Amino acid sequence: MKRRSVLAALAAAGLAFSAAPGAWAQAKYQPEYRLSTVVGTAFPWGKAGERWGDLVRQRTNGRINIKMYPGASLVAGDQTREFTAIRQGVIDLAIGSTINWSPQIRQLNVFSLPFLMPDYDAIDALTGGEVGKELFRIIEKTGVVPLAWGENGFREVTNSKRPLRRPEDFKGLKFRVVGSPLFLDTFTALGANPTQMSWADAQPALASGAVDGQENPLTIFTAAKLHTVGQKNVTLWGYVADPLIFVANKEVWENWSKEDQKIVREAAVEAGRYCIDLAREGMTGGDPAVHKTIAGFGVGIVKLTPDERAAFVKVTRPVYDKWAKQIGPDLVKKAEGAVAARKKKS
Ligand code: X2X
Repeated sequence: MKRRSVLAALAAAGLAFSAAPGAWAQAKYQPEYRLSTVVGTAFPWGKAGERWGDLVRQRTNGRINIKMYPGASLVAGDQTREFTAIRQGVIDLAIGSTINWSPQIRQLNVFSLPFLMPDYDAIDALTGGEVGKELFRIIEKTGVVPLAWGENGFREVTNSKRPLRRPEDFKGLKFRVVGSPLFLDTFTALGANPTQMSWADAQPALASGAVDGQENPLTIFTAAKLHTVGQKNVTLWGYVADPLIFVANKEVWENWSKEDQKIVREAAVEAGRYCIDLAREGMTGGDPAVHKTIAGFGVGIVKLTPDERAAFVKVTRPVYDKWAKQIGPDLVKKAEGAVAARKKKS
């Protein structure tokens, strides 16, 4: 081969090499990526999903096009199957509650230990510290890529029958609870009758009176207008809070370029921050705006005194101890240590 044609051949080969990986990678990009959430854009959770999608679309110039499927619709509303569906690739991306994924990852139950986290700083101490890192490592080991934390919020208890101030007040009331068996134990310890059901089923069950009450963050209460389904009593007991986790299916993640992975991860962190801010907006201070809004709906709000709170801590302690063993005593110790050492911001 003449020198010129060798050079030409090398150049052609070089071109082919430099073009091929890009083209190969691009071919693996899907026209749409399906993002699962339980609730839609009326809620901080859904707003965060929308924000994540918008940021990613803009910053990748449309290479990654995220479409949100609220109502856990990709798993026919059965939010406790969401995590499995992400692993299987039925769902590409998700922002999920630690509660809904607890049936598959028992360590996520740590956030549902009654009265472990007394305030927002305690949530931050867990998600932002060693406990959060360890949970992300556990998720990663299952083949799902964790990207950022968000927040659903402190779950306050509501019902249609009466104000709840003491554990005895729960006696005989029917409660809809979420998908981790820990919640069945907590409400049983209180003397109530808990039934596990999805969020989709919860609203008609409240409306028909099939159940008397439920527990959810106040942002869910207001956006879902739970006062219109008989929920006239709210007790602020702050017994548990559920953080949200932004994740990607591993195969989807690995088919993206490093540059796009960075964009998706940073956008998740930003949308997560936005979610946490929205989840906490109007919740703190002497006369929180959200409490006023809910009182304006004709709903009675019970705020517990320290002694009243202590009575709930005591009654639910056996549940805490039982589940601490299932979650892993080391992780729970780490969580308790982080809460005790937390920095007070609020
Ligand atoms: O089902 C619920 O209560 C909700 C919406 O808060 C969760 O998905 C955990």
